[in-house]
Amino acid sequence: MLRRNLSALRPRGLRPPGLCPHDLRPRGLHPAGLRPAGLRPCVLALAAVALLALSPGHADAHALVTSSEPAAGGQLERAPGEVLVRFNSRVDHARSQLLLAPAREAAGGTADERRLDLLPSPDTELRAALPPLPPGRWRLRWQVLALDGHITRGDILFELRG
Ligand SMILES: [Cu+2]
Repeated sequence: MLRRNLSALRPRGLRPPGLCPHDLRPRGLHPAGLRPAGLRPCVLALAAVALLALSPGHADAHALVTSSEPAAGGQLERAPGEVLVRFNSRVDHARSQLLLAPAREAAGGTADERRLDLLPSPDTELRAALPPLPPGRWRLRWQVLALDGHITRGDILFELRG
């Protein structure tokens, strides 16, 4: 049930660079799509080894954002005191981070990106206090390590009106 909903949860137009190999695997290679009936055992064994190599930690879900505050694309009249990002699975707080930077039309530069100090939160969330922010467009970047060992990341853009 969880796995079926994953594609619906992914922000439109955003493909996290650390995308889980689950999603990169061609449909025919997925274990559920294998039809072993006509194959010889040695071929099956090779295929199984290849599948294992391609999909470490396959049993668990990698982490994707289910909601956030501010919401992606949100327009706020006042600067929020903190940010909150909720995930569909547990994340390792010690190996996860939230980074804030002014949003620019041209992507790439990270010089003015600052890492936010995480506040205590349930292990399916990341929460951080925000410094005072001037009006403008901001990019909150999340990068998390899920329990299945896969790193995912993405951006949440929001705007502060002055
Ligand atoms: Cu994964």
